[in-house]
Amino acid sequence: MTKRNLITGSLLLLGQVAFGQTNYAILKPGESHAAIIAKAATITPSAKQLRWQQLELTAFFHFGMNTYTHKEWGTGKEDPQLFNPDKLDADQWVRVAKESGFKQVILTAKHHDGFCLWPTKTTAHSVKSSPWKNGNGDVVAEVAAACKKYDIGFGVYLSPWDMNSPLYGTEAYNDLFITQLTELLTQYGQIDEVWFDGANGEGPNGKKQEYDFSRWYTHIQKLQPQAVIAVMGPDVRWVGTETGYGRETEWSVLPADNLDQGAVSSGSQKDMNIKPTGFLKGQDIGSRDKLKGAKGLVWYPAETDVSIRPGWFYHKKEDSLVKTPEKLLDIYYSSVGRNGVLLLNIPPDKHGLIAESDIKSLTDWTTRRTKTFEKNLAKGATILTKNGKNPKALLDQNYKTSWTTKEKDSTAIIEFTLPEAETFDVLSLQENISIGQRIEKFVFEYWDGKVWKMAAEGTTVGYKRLIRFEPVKAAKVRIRIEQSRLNPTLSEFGLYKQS
Ligand code: FUL
Repeated sequence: MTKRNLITGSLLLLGQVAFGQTNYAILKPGESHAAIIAKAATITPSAKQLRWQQLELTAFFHFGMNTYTHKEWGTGKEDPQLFNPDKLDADQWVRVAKESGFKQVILTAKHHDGFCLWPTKTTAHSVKSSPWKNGNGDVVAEVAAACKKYDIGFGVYLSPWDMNSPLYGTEAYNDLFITQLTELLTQYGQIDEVWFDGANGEGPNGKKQEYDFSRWYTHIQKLQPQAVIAVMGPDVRWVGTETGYGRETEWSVLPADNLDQGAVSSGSQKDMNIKPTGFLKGQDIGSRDKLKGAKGLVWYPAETDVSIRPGWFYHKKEDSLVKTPEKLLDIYYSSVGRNGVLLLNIPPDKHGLIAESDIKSLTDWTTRRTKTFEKNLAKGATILTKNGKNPKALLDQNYKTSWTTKEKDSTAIIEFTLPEAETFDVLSLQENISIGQRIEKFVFEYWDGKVWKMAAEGTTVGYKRLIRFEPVKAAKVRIRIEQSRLNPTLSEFGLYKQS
């Protein structure tokens, strides 16, 4: 081993995200397709992206003026007097989220209508002008305090589009936005996610705004360096639909043409601080084919946002249309189970409470999820691999340790002999993404006493892949990795029976 390799090697062993790794690569013109694929396999998430990915479940609270006007989008002309929750209990919101397994919540501090849920100095169009607590209330502060109490992450949604601000459409609006960010990022403790929406309509003077995103990113980076910036941001990508269903093939490393060394964050971790252009929609956004001729590569993982109700805001008439526990389970398998983070919206009602109908659905969903995943039926299995290193890691319930093959082996077979025959219908696989996302094709088979039979197959794994299939009873199973970018890794392997 050369000295340089030795240093890189030991740095890689240091922790989940090693110093020296970056979440992007700017490619030289003329790099071969094979070289690009190999590079893509070594791009890793930044520390904040890795933390975010491991949350798996995050919740949205859409609450504000629209809750009182029965609208999804306001106009900015609403009278602040309309905002008057009589039982607002942010503790209940966060408790419901925590009990349902969510690890972080995001509050709509300001939606497109411009009404601010905190007493901002930038406008009178806020809780300060409302009858709630005689104008002395602060919803952001109450949610932030509850998150602290329940020890879960806290994020803010701040709509760039503002239909109320008279400054909207002028350069001064970008300054006002900076002041709003400063208030939110300095008065409420740690902020873990800042969520910028893509909608950009007209303001009160009929003008559209040119958002100064790069200035906003730098500002956030300075005030809350651990916060991921989502959707219209550099760290987290919108999955491309609001249905709750991610892609079956979901790559976190994507091609990007606009990466810029000058936009790399200045902190100890060198992350790309620019929103990569392109992709979002379409079934294939990161395959070998899509990487052909790429100018850059970036770790840009998918967030799957969906509402528990038809709308993002609470409307009484939708009480009977709350998603059922079965639907939520399907969404869970299709978001968290497809290398994404689920961002489920649970909108508080006019009283300022999460409605009973929503709690009922969430509780049942949570009970079933928890029961299904409480016992890994592969536990205690003997593991056989010909070309693999550290197979024990697959069942040690420690995400940081992983199995891998020798550098040149991009295929592998891992065989598990369970202590006794078990019935299962869910496969769970996790790649060690702090080394990169690599697996491109895998098959899961069971031994029926005579031959190997296929129970499931898939393409990408990423941070987590869950696949459901008809129940199978077997004592011997195997994973065949048929294609991978460089040598594959797996952190965890699990078999479960749905309840
Ligand atoms: C959209 C917004 O226009 C919706 O109102 C909602 O906030 C959703 C999460 O993002 O683009």
